[in-house]
Amino acid sequence: MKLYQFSWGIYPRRILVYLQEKGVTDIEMMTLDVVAGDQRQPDFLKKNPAGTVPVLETDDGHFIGQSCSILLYLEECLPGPDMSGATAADRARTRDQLLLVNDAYNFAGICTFHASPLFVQRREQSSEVARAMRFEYARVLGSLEAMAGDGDYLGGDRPSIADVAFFASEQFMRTLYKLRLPEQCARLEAIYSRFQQRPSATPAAFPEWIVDMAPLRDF
Ligand SMILES: N[C@@H](CCC(=O)N[C@@H](CS)C(=O)NCC(=O)O)C(=O)O
Repeated sequence: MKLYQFSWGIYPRRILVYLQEKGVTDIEMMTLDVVAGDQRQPDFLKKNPAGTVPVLETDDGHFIGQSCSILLYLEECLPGPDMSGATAADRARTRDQLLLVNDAYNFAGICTFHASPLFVQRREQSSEVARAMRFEYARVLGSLEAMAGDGDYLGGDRPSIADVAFFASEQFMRTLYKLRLPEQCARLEAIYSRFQQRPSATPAAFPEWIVDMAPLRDF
């Protein structure tokens, strides 16, 4: 299999952290320069018409272009610790959590488009939209907090694919944009801190100019 990715992106990081958790090293890494626009080149658009990374190329020639679908696909194929749950009901719960994580950080992403100096040249920015998206991000994370239970992780006593997606997304948002978890999300904050101790949590280096420009302005 091949993984089209770049090391510091929020969505590719979900897969890179996951592969470390699984102990899998034999997937070929294809690195794209998204700042230069590799993801919009015709050859890449044939693989993923959305023009985004990550993309997984399977051994039988299929392309999977959404980070959550890649996690679910790899869970079906790869050896290593089970990260989706033992029963059908457990797996459905993990998928529920994964989709909530995905929704929350999509809202956070739109918030950054409207409040980070990084996007000033590329988007018409609106503080009103930024506030609305932060509200939705907090609302969805509130639902995830309520589902979290008292275990060490969303997945109980060990991390699931929902934990990986949550950790990679939250680490990106707080490191780069200085967006913090809503105050009412104490369980999620504890899960984040616990995950941070894992070897897979070591953050990828961001380009320096992005670090300088990214932090959200007041909105
Ligand atoms: N919903 C997609 C989103 C992927 C995505 O937006 N990836 C970003 C990088 S982290 C990207 O490729 N951006 C390039 C662009 O939009 O031109 C997923 O979950 O994989």
